[in-house]
Amino acid sequence: MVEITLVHGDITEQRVDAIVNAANPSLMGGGGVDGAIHRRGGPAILEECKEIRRREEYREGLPTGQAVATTAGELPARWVIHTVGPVYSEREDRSDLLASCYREALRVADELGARTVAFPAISTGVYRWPLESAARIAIDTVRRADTRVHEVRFVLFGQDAYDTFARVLAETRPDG
Ligand code: AR6
Repeated sequence: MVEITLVHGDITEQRVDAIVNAANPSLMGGGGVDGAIHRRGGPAILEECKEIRRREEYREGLPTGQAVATTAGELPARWVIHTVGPVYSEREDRSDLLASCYREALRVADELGARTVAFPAISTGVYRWPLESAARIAIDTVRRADTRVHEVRFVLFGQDAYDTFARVLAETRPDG
């Protein structure tokens, strides 16, 4: 079973095999955690993203819910796994797409042989997903994942995000 840990901090500082980026379909960078990863990781990450975009299947961009890996450049991690979360919608339930981000990122981690993986709270910033719902989907999906990853570390940037993940984790622990 995957061990789930929580950290209050910056994902770019994590010494893990892979960190996950909450990217957008262009893979060309952006704000939030995406901006921080490209800034701190240096240009090698963007170069590999451009190569990925040249592949036929990603000509139109990385579809929401899917994941791809690049080098982590100058970051302490070995790889960055880029995934695209759904933009939150009140009219449409996009939970399956958010769950897919976690599942697909772990599938790519298994392909790489990564054993420790750090995730941000995907979609909870620019994409406006409510924290509590995002935490439930993230934790539930990781718990159910069939993966060889040993540790999934959620790296929460704000106090609010950390407190919410901690509460949901405690409430939903399988052993009570
Ligand atoms: N480490 C960990 N978490 C962080 C960091 C960091 N350094 N910086 C921000 N967060 P967001 P999204 C948190 O907006 O909602 C980008 O422009 C942040 O507080 O980064 O999936 C992309 O290019 C929030 O809780 O990602 C896309 O266009 C969480 O990370 C779009 O934003 C996710 O916030 C994706 O939006």
